[in-house]
Amino acid sequence: MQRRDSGYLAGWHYPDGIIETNCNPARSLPGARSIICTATSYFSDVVPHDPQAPSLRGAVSNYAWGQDYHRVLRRWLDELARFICSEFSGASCLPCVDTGPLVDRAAAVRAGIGWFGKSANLLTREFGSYVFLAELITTLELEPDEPLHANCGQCVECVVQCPTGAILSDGAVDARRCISDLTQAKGVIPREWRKVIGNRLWGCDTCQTVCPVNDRKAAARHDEFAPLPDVGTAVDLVAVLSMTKAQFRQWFGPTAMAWRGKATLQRNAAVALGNSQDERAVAPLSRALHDRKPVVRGHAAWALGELGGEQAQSALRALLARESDAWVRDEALEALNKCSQEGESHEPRVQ
Ligand code: B12
Ligand code: SF4
Ligand code: SF4
Repeated sequence: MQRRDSGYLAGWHYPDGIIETNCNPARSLPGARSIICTATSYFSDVVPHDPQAPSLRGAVSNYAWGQDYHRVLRRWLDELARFICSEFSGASCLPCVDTGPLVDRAAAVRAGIGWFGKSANLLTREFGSYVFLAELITTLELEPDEPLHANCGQCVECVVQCPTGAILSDGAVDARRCISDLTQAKGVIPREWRKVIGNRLWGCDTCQTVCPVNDRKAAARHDEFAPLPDVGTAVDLVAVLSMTKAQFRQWFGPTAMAWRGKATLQRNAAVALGNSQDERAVAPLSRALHDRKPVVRGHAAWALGELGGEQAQSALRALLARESDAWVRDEALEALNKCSQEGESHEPRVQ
């Protein structure tokens, strides 16, 4: 409740009733006696795309490269639940994966799976932080494990290197400025954070890539979480910006990136292209000014302001001549101002 009331949970709504339920497993499964906590490694030793490099490709977080973990883990937990119910008559089980009625990290810490890193991520000795957490609440009475006696020591690498300063000194994250949230939340990305997003299309791994506990960890042995051919570690941003519904479903449908819809990814692609410093992005962004969704048009306008140049300015002027959405108009005006402040000398870099 404290976290919610501080505003740090951004748009993640936790009414009192939900918080009570998430802290009391028996509310979700009457007669609950134990929680079986699981951590599944998804780390890949494929080299990730540099999220700050000027690029026409957009970095995807390691957790989203492969098949949607909600579906994969749910399948595995269902199997485990069936096994338990067949072995112990009368037992009942409730699988929880991410969106379920538990605070995954709190449960995992109590079960001794790992410790709260200063980045708020749960760190395991065996696999570092690149683990998905999921639970099975059950009516079986099981012997509890002990919490681990481990911590981050003097290290503050993630706190110092978080691009937006989102990691607070008390071990919590201010989701309002966390790039992971900024790329997942619907709607307008506040202007102040757009540049620092770099070329990230979805999520952010910086607090994990800089973490020494993650060094030299072996890659996950689950093929399900290996980069999918249509997505991979970095996506063609121009293709995302102009994708059809069918392409969206084909490319992103099997991943954990689809849940916020096509326009959210296209918005992110526009922002990343604005940070590309590449004039080849101007033409696709100008076409995106005709997108049906204001959220895509407005972020494309911002991106053109970042790239500047004569072609970008004339596309923005043409947008202003036809646009009726007040927010999009405001973005276009800001972008034109930016172009004129930068002057004629500002020309995007050709790569
Ligand atoms: C909402 C949410 C987010 C939000 C907010 C996260 C946040 N840190 O506040 C956003 C979108 C920003 C986010 C980002 C990410 N998320 Co997320 N997220 C969730 C979700 C759905 C709910 C978490 C939540 O709000 N719980 C309520 C708050 C109160 O609890 P909490 O965030 O777990 O915080 C705990 C700690 O911060 C700790 N704590 C709080 N104060 C203090 C103080 C001290 C001193 C200490 C030691 C601890 C401590 O206690 C809290 C309660 O246990 C969970 C799934 C779930 N059902 O739990 C996944 C989950 C936490 N996310 C996960 C992942 C993978 C990520 C990302 C790595 C994804 C990415 N690459 O972009 C980033 C990591 C960002 C980060 N550094 O935390 C995994 C974490 C795995 C792990 N090893 O920890 C989870 C568990 C999903 C899963 N099922 O695997 N996430
Ligand atoms: S995910 Fe990125 S922005 Fe969020 S806390 Fe970690 S490093 Fe900071
Ligand atoms: S980078 Fe350092 S402080 Fe941050 S989670 Fe990893 S070990 Fe802990």
